[in-house]
Amino acid sequence: GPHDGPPEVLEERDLASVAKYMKSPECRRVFVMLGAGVSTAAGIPDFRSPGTGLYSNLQRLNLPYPEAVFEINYFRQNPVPFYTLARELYPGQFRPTLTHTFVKLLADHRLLDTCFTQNIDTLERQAGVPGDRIVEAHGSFASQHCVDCKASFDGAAMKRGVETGDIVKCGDCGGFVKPDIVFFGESLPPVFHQKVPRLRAADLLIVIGTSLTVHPFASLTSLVPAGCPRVLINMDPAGDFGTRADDVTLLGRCDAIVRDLCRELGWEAELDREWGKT
Ligand code: CNA
Repeated sequence: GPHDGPPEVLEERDLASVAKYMKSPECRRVFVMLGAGVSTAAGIPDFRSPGTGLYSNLQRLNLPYPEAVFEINYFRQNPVPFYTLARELYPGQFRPTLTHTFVKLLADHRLLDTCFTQNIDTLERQAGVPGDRIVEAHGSFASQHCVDCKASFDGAAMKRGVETGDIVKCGDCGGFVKPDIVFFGESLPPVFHQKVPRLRAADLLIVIGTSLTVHPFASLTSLVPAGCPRVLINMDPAGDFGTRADDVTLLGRCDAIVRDLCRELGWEAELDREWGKT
């Protein structure tokens, strides 16, 4: 249930106390978890926001149910809906948001241990977050394989296929080629499993723009130690935030909240300067 007692590590459960803690020597290893909500301001729809989310706009793809677009068995029968969606999400058409740039500032200030992201838009990289600090837990469009014989394919052919809607087929076995986006029922990439144990040494967890409904990703929030403050920045409440003494929930648009946080940290000018370079 909700935690009623006073915070134990933070002074208060508010933004100013989070900033003060971030400036203290106790806060050395910061972990970030991101979801589709950090990219909506870039013009990429999320899944579940009513009206604008991809799930409410998938009717035109004639799917039996929305999640089918990310199911490997459905893809084997009918890859067209996924290719249609991929065309809309394909990297290169979008600019990072202030929130992506905030993650870069965490790295610049040597606070960022790892940024776990569910997003497949690669905007973390585009914002300048170092590649070795990012875990793309649900894969990305950076590589692609045949779903049947697992042969690897050239990126240019994939890009052309997505752009034209011509489904790319494996020259060897005829199977459909799919970007290495993790579908429901597929395992997460090895780097995810390699980095997860690091959460046990977290000093701060910041979760931004996610409904925390997709597992195992969502369960990472429970792996940080009891004395690690957890901050949720989201339009809506999510997960079990509010059940620990040092949980802070900041509801609203993430770019606005991140700006307020950067102001408290003395990073606002840097935030605008770095974002201007993206
Ligand atoms: P989701 O379930 O759609 O949830 C998004 C959350 O973000 C919701 O709780 C919203 O209220 C919140 N939100 C939306 N806009 C903002 C905003 N401006 N500021 C703050 N909060 C906001 O998406 P999840 O990421 O939780 O679901 C996991 C899926 C979504 C992953 O497998 C992703 O691959 C997948 N996805 C990724 C992208 C992308 O790469 N940009 C786009 C759409 C879906």
